[in-house]
Amino acid sequence: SSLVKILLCLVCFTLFVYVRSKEEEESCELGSERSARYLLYDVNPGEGFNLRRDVYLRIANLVRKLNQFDNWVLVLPPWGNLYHWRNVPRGTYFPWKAYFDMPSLNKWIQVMEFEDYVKVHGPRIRSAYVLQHYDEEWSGNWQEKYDERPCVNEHSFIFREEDEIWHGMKWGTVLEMQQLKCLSVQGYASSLLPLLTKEDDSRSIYLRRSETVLHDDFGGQWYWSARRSMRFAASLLKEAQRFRHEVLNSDDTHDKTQVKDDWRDTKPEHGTALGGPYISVHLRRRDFVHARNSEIPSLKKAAKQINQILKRENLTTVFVATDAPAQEVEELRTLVEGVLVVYEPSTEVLQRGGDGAVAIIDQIICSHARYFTGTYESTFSFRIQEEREIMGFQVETTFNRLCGKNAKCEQPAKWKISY
Ligand code: GFB
Repeated sequence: SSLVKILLCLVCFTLFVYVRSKEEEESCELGSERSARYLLYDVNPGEGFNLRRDVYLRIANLVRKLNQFDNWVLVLPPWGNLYHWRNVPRGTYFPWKAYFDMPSLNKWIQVMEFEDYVKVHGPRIRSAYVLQHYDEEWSGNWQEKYDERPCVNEHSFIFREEDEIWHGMKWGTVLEMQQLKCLSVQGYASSLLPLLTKEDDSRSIYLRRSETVLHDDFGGQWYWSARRSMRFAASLLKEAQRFRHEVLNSDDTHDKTQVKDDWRDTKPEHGTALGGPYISVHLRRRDFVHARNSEIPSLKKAAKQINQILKRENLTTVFVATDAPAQEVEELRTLVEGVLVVYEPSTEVLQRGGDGAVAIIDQIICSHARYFTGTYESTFSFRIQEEREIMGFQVETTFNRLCGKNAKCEQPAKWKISY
């Protein structure tokens, strides 16, 4: 009977070793399945800084959904050649870390800078899709769909016969793509899930003109999580903090605007934040004066509204964030019945992040004010409103706009934060 026991033990042991090795084999296969896949994207060249930030949220949440199928990393398009940027020479690009806190972004989805992608993989991409709207006649019936179609717009990539590669200049680099197709899309970012998950031999996919797809969850929890993960770079926060302290007598303790180190732990109630002893205004000028003529106030009308708010809030200082030329700011200064403050960047700030850095510093200062009013339909103003929602200001102090000459002056929709 002891021989039977030994034999039984031997059989058990062999079975155990066999099962373990099978498990290991399977987990290895799983491991390789989980090795990273990369999504690259970009936005219509004519779009500004703050619409681009909005498109990031759409694509970040697409990556979030893709991660249910595979291990996706979002490759971040560097910032440069923006239409409104006057202090950044063409061909200069800033990485995301110049503006945003990378560890915070990485707490929502995995992200990497384009320059780091190139270091590891070269400027090579497996498949590119140029997104576009349908060119066909509108059937009157909206449905989520996408289809391969002839390209509607120029995309500047050229097919090289010798090696059968698409190539072209992007972000200061010559990109090489094995495959390029134009895709007419009507739908949300996640409408592309079947396309992206189907091609599992494509380790890298590039979506050009990503603003073509809509948010999956505009104003919902996913929207806000991705948005909350977009914390600003520490150097910009520090510069804004210095300015608030030295010029506006404002700091987080007195203003009740402290946030937790981790954005996931920051969930203040509305009305918790008080804000510094100043009102803030985002006064969008330049192209907006012509493009939205009846909704943009003259400087005189803007000053009149600023004076009313100062009086009502019982304050004497107004911080103005604006793209206006200097002489317009000086004209406004003569019309305001109080102290008008603007942020003037040092050459060091400009060198470190150009117009994007100044825009963010202006936004941080605006978002910490006791009361904010912005410009009709400006995404620059919308991003300030979101910052204030994240810090827990009373909604009445946030969702306001300056009125133009139109008699009807609808105030902005209150897109309140949701967790
Ligand atoms: O940010 P943004 O998309 O806002 O574009 P809109 C405006 C750009 O102008 C910013 C500068 O990136 C800044 O460079 N800018 C505007 C400002 N206001 C300020 C400010 O107060 N301070 C600083 N420092 N810079 C949209 C564009 O602009 O307007 C679209 O995104 C299009 O491409 C549309 O042109 C008509 O939403 O205001």
